[in-house]
Amino acid sequence: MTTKFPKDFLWGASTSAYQVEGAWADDGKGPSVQDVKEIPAGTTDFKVAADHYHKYEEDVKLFKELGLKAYRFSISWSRVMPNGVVNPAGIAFYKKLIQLLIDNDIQPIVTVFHFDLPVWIAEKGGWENRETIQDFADYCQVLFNHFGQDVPLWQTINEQNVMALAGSVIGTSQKSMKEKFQENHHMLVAQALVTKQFHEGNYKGKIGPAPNIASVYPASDKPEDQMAALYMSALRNWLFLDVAVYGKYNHNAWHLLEKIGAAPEITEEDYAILAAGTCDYIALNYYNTMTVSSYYQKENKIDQQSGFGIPGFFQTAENKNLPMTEFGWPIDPKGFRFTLNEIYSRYRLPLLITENGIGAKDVLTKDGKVHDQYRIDYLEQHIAQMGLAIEDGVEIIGYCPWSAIDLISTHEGITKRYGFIYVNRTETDLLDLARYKKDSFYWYQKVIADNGLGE
Ligand code: BGP
Repeated sequence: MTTKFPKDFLWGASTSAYQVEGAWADDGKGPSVQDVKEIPAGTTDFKVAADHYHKYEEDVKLFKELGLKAYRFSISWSRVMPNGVVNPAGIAFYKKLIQLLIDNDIQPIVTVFHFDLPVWIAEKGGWENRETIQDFADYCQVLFNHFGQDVPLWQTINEQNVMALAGSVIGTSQKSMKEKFQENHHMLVAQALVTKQFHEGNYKGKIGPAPNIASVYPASDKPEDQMAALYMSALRNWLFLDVAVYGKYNHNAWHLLEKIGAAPEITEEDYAILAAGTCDYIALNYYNTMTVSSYYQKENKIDQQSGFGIPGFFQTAENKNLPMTEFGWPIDPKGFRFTLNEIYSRYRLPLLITENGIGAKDVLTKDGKVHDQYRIDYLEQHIAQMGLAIEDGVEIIGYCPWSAIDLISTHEGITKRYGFIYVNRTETDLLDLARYKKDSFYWYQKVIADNGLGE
């Protein structure tokens, strides 16, 4: 156990707009791709979610009681700009939320785009259309104008690598690799453009990307498996961070994209924007590591955590050393320390963990309790390993587990819960949407008060 956390460490928690807010068409909000996507059978849509839009005052009160020093949430593009024009009611909602957080000494940490592309943008081609770069820059400028002085930490795009590599799972894209990596390139340019805009505006805060980063283990000590791991990591991790930090594509990732015919078209102006808009820090989401072998043909399951294979380069392998969550995701706290070290030794920038957590089928008891010891165990092990990474010398500024409060999973409904606070609803019945503090709530409250797990 360790208490090596700096005095001002940001113990936080995380959500995203479409998964928590609900009010999907209230006060002028337009639809996002998440509102119109096909919902897997037996799971809820995102129309009401946790109804945070109407209950944010009650929720922030609970966050305060939990002791949060920071709250990481996303702003809904289609609430702020439902049709390319600013919606004053959308701005007003986030103004109230941000002010309330500040009044409660909770630092707002804002992600500007978390999987919820407005439908009006998707209809004109989405990220495949170069115009979206400027649309995104205009939207971000509106946010910087309104909130630039109040928000100390911004993230541009949540899990851009997951959108590029598993967009069909989370409902953001159904395209070919060539099309996806052209979209991805436009997102990288858009990210650099708004990073540049943010720096030129001299706002007080810092801005960075928020990919899902997972170290990749070779399945064996065979040299070809080492090379497979190198290539998987280049495509899954370093492509995104090399551009964000150095303004340049990773050489291995570029080689792989060329080999599979998915290298994007890049203009001279793009190169200049990428070089001019590099980030101040790295936010990252961590759920588990990945393991790959060299490519041999086999059926590959696609999931945002497990990945897939690329002929000639790598394919996902099972890691028998790791236990699984009840939703089939590996649990690897030591891999968290490894991943943090790997990122820091490559980039030497401060790290902020914006997601980490366990999805589970929590049960509300008759007396209003949720005994989620498995969540406490999961988080405790990850926090202990994060403490060891700090001892290793990695600069970490905060930890925001997923999620502050129960919300709707990307594709597995409300049955897959992550929060410290239980929201009383099911897939099919909204019940009373009442909030209940889980056992993990009281446990995390103490971690925050002790600034760590105690010696
Ligand atoms: C990340 C996303 C989140 C979130 C989380 C858990 O990929 O950034 O939006 O939902 O993973 O995933 P899921 O909801 O699929 O269990």
